Amino acid sequence: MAVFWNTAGWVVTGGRCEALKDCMATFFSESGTSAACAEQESAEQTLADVVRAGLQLTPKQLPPWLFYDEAGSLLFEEITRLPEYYLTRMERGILTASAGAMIRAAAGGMRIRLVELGAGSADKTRLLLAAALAHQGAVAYQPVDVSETALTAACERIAAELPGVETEPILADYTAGWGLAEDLNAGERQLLLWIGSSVGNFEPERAVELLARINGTMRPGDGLLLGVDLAPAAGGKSEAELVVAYDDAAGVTAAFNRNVLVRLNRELGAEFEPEGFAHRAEWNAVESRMEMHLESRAAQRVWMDALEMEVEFAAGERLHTENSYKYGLDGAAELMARAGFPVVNRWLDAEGWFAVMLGRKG
Ligand code: AVI
Repeated sequence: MAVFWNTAGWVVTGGRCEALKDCMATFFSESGTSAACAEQESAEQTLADVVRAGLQLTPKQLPPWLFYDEAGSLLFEEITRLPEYYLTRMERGILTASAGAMIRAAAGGMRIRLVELGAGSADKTRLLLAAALAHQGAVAYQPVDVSETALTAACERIAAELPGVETEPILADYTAGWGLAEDLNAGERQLLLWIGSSVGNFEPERAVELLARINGTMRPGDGLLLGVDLAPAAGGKSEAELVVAYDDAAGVTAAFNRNVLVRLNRELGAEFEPEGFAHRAEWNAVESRMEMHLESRAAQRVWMDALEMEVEFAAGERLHTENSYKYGLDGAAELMARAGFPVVNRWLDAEGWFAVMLGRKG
């Protein structure tokens, strides 16, 4: 794994090719995974390779990380403020009520440092950082993210609002071989944060694999704090309440979904007409996941310049763009235990829609 310092002095880990391969494997179904990965054994992997592989699958699929260009990241921030998108609000409520208890439980009387996977704006994280400051006076925080813009904004805000936090941003793709630093002070525990229901965008087996790999770089007593969106079967929300969270009245999620086509137009010289595709958000009860698709409104052919390839869509044909798995409390605990973090505590909102779970490496 490449580890070096870039001009901003930040740690950069994980090669682009490795990252792309892992991201494809993250999303695609088993048959799709082998097809996609076989397709990607060559050293030179590019966005074009990922898109070409995905559009040749049946049904057509693209990995969800493609959503997050600059426009897509802004649209996602907008989604988190929508009345229908309860996830962010619920998790923030849980953290507001219980961040102190979470930090104390994770620290177990020792000092603690925080490492966050896919930190983004680190908005809700500030609640945990404030609790850590109250617990021990000063705290080290490593946000890990692929977006330099997001890391810069998060670090500036934390520096202004929580001066006792020592921030060490890590510009890396945590799905691509990244692990925790080993130069820890004795008497200090690490708490790995994976909040925001990000685990839901990974195939369950892949989530276990990823967490187990990071677990291997941690020490006994270190913890994982996982934000989990609970499945309707867990008793809180109805399926209808879940579906509108991914198909809001203002159409922001639809724009977020279509933005992937806008991105392919810009970066690969594709000629998609985004409005020629309907946004579809559906609950798949068998797989316990929300799915997002783009459904072609008519038979159409789309030229992609960088791929020198024409893609054909039948009327009503779908392009699968995202899975968002929802777990029961037992299912989430099982996932964490399999990754080496048996659950020691959990916090839920009053209605049982969302859970924040603490696991500890034994
Ligand atoms: C980032 N991730 C947890 C979001 C989710 O709910 O799966 C992405 C998202 N997709 C549609 N709306 C939000």
